[in-house]
Amino acid sequence: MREVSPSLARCELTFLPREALDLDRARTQHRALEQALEALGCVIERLPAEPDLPDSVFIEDTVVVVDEVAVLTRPGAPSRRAETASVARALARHRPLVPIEAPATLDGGDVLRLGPRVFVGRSTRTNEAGVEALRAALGAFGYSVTAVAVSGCLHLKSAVTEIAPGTVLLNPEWVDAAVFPGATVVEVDPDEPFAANALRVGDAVVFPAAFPRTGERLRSLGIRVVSIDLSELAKAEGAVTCCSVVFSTGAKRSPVPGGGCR
Ligand code: CIR
Repeated sequence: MREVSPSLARCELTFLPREALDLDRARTQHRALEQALEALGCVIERLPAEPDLPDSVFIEDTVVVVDEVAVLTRPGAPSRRAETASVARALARHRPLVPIEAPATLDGGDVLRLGPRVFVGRSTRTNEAGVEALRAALGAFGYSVTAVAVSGCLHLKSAVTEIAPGTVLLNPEWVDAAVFPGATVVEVDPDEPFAANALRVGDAVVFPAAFPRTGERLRSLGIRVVSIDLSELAKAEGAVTCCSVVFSTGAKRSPVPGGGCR
C-alpha cells in the first residue's frame, strides 16, 4: 500500500465531478483499510507518500502481480506514470519485474484475474498495445489474456471483481457478463452502480459501507463481508481494490487473484 498523497485533491477525475476532499478523513479511512487487511492476515508493506503524485495512493494501477512475475504498468494517465518507480523498487524484492513499454498503456485496475484467465478492460486508460504487452508478459506462464469492452466507468474492476472462486460481482450496465464464461455472476443492486468493486482476501470480501444493498446480497450468499468506509477516497474515483496490491510471498500459483492473501 502507499500512504495518501498530500496532493490528493489534484487527482485525475474521469466520470466524477470534482468535490471538496478532506485529506485527514481520507488518511483515516486509508488506515482503517490497512487495519482491515491486517486483521485478515495480510502483512502490510507501506510505501511513503508521494507529495507530487496526487493519485499514488491508488497503487493497484501501477503493477500486476502474479505468482511468477510482477508486470510494471505504464498508466494511461500521463500524470501517473512516475508512480511506478518506487513500486518497482519495492516489488523487486518479491518478483522478477517486467516493464510495459510505450506506446502501450495499462492500468492495473483494468486487470482481473480469474485463476489462469486474465481479463483486461479496454478503457480510456488501457490500449490495445497494453493488452498485447500483458499477453506477452503472462502468456509464457500459461495465463490466457482476453480484452474486454468496458463503458461508463473508469476501469474493468469498477465493473466486475471476483468475490469467491469462480464467482464475480458485476454491473451489467458497464460490462457484458457473457465475457466470463463459466463464472457465477452476482449483479450489483441497480441503485448502487459503483458497488461491483470488492476486495477479496481469502474467504472474506472487503466492501464499501456505501453499498448496503449489494453488501446484503453478498451476505445472503454466505460471503463474509468486512464493511469499510472509503467515501473520501471514492471522491477521487478510487475504489477498494485500488489501494493495495495483494500477493503471496510463499507458495506457487495460489487459487485466488493476485496471490495468497486474496
Ligand atoms: C485516477 O483517475 O487514476 C484516480 N483518480 C483513481 C484511480 C482508481 N484506481 C482504480 O480503480 N484501480
